[in-house]
Amino acid sequence: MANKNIALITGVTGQDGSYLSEFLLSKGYEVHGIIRRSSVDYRERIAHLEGTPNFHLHYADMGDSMSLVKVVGKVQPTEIYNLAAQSHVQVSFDSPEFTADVDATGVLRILEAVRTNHLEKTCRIYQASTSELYGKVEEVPQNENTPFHPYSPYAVAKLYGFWIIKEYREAYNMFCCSGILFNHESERRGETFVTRKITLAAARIAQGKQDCLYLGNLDSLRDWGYAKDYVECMWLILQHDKPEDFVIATGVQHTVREFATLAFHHAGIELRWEGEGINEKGIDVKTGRTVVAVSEDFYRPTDVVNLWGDPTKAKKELGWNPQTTTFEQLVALMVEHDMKKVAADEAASRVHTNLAEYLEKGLVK
Ligand code: NAP
Ligand code: G4F
Repeated sequence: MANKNIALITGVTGQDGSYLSEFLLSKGYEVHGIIRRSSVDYRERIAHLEGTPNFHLHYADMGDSMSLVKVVGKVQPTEIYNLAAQSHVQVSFDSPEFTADVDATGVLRILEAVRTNHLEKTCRIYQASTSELYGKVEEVPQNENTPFHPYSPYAVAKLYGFWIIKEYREAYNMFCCSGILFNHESERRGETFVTRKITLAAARIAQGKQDCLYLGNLDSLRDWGYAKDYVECMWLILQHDKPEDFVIATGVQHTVREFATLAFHHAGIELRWEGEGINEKGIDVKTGRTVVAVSEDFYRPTDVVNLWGDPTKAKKELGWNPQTTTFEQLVALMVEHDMKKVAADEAASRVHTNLAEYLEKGLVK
């Protein structure tokens, strides 16, 4: 069919993949996602979409060229959103080779899958690039002309992805672009990224389920936006009249400490900070108890400490509003979600305990 919009999303089970799927379905797209086989169910972010007529899933893996060639050939996408990645910076120090295979060579595999299927004139490609490319930053704030200085195995792998996208654009005239996205968070954020780790812990501590939250570098500065707002930008980048790269950020930065202070406030706990470095503590003003402490376990061999994006180009050329959701609103919505989640998990575990009790007493066969 001539004008049908068909999107293929790699990383569909992730935070961004789930929001992007919802966004594209609402625009009338046929949406296809690639998933990996796993021994446990990890599809909770897209469970509500499964069974939707325009939503389809296919098994493939970023490390397996043949599977990518086959799925691209079968789906015949008009747009590919390459979001799949080993996306945790700390983990990239533990698994640098896997990270390079998925986050660097994986991008090349997608580009070659498009060429192998002769779709280079009809299929536009979005690459999930990152502010981590600025790494040991050479200027603040960072824009599309700021030099890159990657500062982790993750960032080095993503730098390859950025340059191979640019190379295929220039060598083969393909419509492929990178969105250089700064940190974006949500109630669907993975639980080991600092924001979600904080909002979940604040909720648990407020409800008496956890005593203390251990964090690493509290001084680290990030430009945090809302993931739901950022997926719109991925789409806008592919609707632009020419293939270009864009910085996507809010233009506002905060420390990890500020995020924690606000998150605990929304959970009903006012924090007072005492001490410095490894000895710094966040104390509950009301009870005098230490509820946040620093642990060296969460320090990185090299840490990116000053990310601050300048979204002027995206504002002007894509008409995107970087302040749709403010930092304050973001923290509030994440804590509100996690307060309910912790309460619901507690209720569920009570039901579970009761069931176990009944089973033990032979009341349920
Ligand atoms: P995420 O929640 O960690 O999701 C990553 C996705 O990649 C998951 O669906 C994961 O599948 C998939 N994946 C990993 N390895 C794969 C493989 N070998 N084959 C197929 N799929 C694989 O990440 P996110 O926060 O949504 O981020 C989306 C993309 O944007 C990533 O490329 C990330 O590096 C980049 N990015 C994120 C941010 C941010 O702040 N969130 C900022 C800049 C750039 P499983 O569910 O099977 O693990
Ligand atoms: O939440 P983070 O782990 O995110 P990070 O490293 O900025 O990476 C995320 O954003 C990138 C965009 O800039 C993406 F490309 C990437 O895929 C990912 O989504 O850490 C944020 C900061 C770091 O400086 C870290 O050292 O928070 C600091 N931090 C302090 N304590 C901590 C902790 N980070 C984590 N994960 N856990 C801690 O306990």
